[in-house]
Amino acid sequence: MSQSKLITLDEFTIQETRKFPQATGDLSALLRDIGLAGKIINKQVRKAGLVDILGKHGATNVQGEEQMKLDVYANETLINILKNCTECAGIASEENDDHLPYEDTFSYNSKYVVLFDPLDGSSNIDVNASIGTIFAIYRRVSELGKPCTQADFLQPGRNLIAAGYIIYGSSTMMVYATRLGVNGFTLEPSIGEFCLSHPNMKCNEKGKIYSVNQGNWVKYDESMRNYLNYCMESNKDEGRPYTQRYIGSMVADMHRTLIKGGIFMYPGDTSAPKGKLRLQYECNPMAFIMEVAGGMAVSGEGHVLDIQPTELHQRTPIFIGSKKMVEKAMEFVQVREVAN
Ligand code: P6P
Repeated sequence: MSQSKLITLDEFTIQETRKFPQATGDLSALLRDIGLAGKIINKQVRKAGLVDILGKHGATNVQGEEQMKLDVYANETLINILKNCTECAGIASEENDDHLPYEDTFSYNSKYVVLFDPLDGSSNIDVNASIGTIFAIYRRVSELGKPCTQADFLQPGRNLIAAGYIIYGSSTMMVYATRLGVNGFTLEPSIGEFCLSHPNMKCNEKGKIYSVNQGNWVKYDESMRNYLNYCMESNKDEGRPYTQRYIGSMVADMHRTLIKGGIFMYPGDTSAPKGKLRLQYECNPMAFIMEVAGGMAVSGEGHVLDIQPTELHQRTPIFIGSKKMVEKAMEFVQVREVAN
């Protein structure tokens, strides 16, 4: 891309702000701060094999998962960057039991809160597969001038102001959505800036890729198995079987789905009726991005974005991607009666 056409994340977010004379620029500044955190995390991810930052951190997180050192580093980087900016009142993270209000007068008057999975797919770190950071930005509902509260972090996805991810893959990209659209920025290492590379991203209404951990077959109910058989047979709609792709890193599987079309699924099963993925910092951000891009995201009982959260780390089944493919899946999949 020639120098004259280079648009950095900073320039783009400032241009977006100028479209709204009444805008304060706080959201744009917050997105830039998240981009900065992504660049700092990227630096460590890129050299993970060379320095003592691989391998288990020893501690376990609220999910009971062994924390990789990079998990901890990414979490602390995001917490510190967002604490030092002026737009964020507090955070919630996959790695923290509870939400974390920032205890200073600046933050008491900040109007946004951020939820994130600091390093999604961390089990792939040691095998050098793509991993990512997922974030969700809400306008707080609690009273300004005081610490943010749990209610700020238990809002449905419909309330999202912005959401996105940073994927540490063959290149490092930041993709985020506001209601204006979805835009992708690729990190240009020579200048250390995210540069607009994928403007106005859209998800194809149809696709030919299905993405699920088929190793869970024995735990799926008949309706889910029937849908997977449909995907594997020369189904009448496509005249050929779908292609199967599964990286095991949600950010990577979702990035492919956004760019190439397809459906990504993590359904409920007999051992995990609500599936594995977390609503507030994995499914809702991805559902918001996908819906803005023209795709669809459902839980099997309705739209993911319509779920009213009751717990910070609650899970939800998810079927997300090309609209026609998600609708077809819902013709097969019956919602599991979830034991209370
Ligand atoms: P499974 C990674 O651990 C993760 O949280 C998501 O990024 C990914 O989509 C999913 O779990 C993979 O889970 O059970 O297929 O290994």
